[in-house]
Parts: sequence; structure tokens; C-alpha cells
Amino acid sequence: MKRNSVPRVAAIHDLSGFGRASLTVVIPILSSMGVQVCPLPTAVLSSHSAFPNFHAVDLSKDLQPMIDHWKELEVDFDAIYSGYLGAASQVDTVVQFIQDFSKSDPLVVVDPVLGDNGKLYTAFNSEMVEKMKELVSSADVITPNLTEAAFLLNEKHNKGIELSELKEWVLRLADLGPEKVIITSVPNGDSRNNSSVIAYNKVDHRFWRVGCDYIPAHYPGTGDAFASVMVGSLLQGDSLPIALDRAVQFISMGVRATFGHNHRPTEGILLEKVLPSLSAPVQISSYQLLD
Ligand code: PXL
Repeated sequence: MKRNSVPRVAAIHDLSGFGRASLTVVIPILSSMGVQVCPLPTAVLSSHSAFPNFHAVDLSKDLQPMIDHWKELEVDFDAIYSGYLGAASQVDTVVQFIQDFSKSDPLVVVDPVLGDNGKLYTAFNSEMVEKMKELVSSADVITPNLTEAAFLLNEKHNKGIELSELKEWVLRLADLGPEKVIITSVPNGDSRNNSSVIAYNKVDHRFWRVGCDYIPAHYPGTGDAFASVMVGSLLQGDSLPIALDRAVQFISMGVRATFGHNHRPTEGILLEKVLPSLSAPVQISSYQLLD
């Protein structure tokens, strides 16, 4: 299949005006990595939902006419990448979109955005969890955090989860359909100072781990940044562990660039300070192959 001379991604996320999440993170990261982003906005919000009193406009009824126009234009995609949805019912539209645009054999990446720190985001309920399980089945790659993995599997969020149990979770998520499963924000049992990303590739049945620095602040939008770097890196032809390394290094650098400033964490990492690093190759590789 002929690829676009600049790889092209359909980005199915919300547009949050303030707070560095979703499309305001996805677009600059992928553009910096030489990837064209075609946004299919699921909702427009005044800010991401971690701020109180945000104003939101659900674009559910506009998605299909926008998709129909893309069909008319015969747009083809090298990847389809979804994140925060404006309503649970949008899953049906996105699943159909993936089927309708399958001719160019796009890489389908689903970041099953549901929640964090053991809780669902304020706009979501169990209906979104159930529908997200369906969307995950249509993906090649999924990038849940530990909270989202637990919701997708009807498990309790367990910060002390053992690696052996986590590997079972990963295999159960792979059984839902995706070839590559990546779980972020996994606390390391033996140390309070860092966390890990755990990944699995069904094709060669290998598990990978990349350790992340821990800095005691929580920034919304880092999951979106992580998944976006993964998409860009995989589209550039990187292996799974190298893509993981690049994504983890980018987030660590972003958090470090931010933490020293007197900055409201809710506004997200100071992405603009670290975007140029995305054009450099991986500096120091730190991935590990797990037994
Ligand atoms: O980062 C995920 C995300 C995306 N979009 C919106 C959000 C969040 C997380 O809070 O609120 C609107």
C-alpha cells in the first residue's frame, strides 16, 4: 500500500482550550515528529475536565457529516488515533470509521481515556467504560494507564499490583484484540521514587518495561503526550521498545522542565519548552526485556 509522503493521522480527540491536553498536545507533538494531523474533534471544551466549571460542547452529531466529507475527498490515513470521546455513543461512529478507512491499512491506536488515580474523569460513567471495551477491540495498539486498564478489565485499581498479575492483565487486554498493549503509570512496588511503563507485543510474545522518573506532581495531559509520541515513533518505523523509550524520555524531560517553575500543575507540562527534542533520536536507551 502506498504511504503518504508525510504520514497522515486522523486524530479523534477533544479540543480543550486551556490546560494542555488532547488536541493541543497531540497536534504539536505529531507535527514536530513530521506527521500530518487531521483532527476529528469529539467535543470542544473551555478547558480539560480537571478544572472546575468547564464549558463543553458535545460534537457527537457532527462527527458523521465530517467523516462523510473526508470520504468524498478520498482522504486516506497512515494511522487512526483516538483519545477522549465526547459521549459513549461516539464509539459506534469511531468503530465504523476504522472499518470504512481500512483500505490504506492504517495503524489503529486507541488511547482508552477514562480516568486516572483510580477514578473516572468527571464527565464519564460506566457506560463509557463498557463502550470503550468495544473500541479497544478495534485497535492495533492501546495505551491505557493503570486505572484505565483496571476499568477495562473490571478489576480494582491496585497500586501495589505485582508484576506477575500485571502481565496477566496485559494478556487479557491483548485477548480483547490489540496486538500491542502498553500500560502506563505502573507504580514500582519496591520504590516510591519511580514508576514504569509495561508493554507487550502479541506477535513475538515479548514483554517490555521502561522505568520513569518520579517527580511529586501530577500533570494532566501527560497520557495524551505519551500516546502521541508513541504514534509518531511507530509511524517513523521505530520498534516497540524504542518507541516506549522515546515517549518516556519525552515525558520525563517535560516534567523536569516544568517542575522547577512555580507552575499550577493543572495547566499541564510546559510542552513548548521540550518539543524541539522530538526531532532528535533516542539519546540513552533504557528499556528492559522482561522474562
Ligand atoms: O488527558 C486526558 C483528557 C483529555 N481531554 C479532556 C480531559 C482529559 C483529562 O482530564 O479532561 C477533556
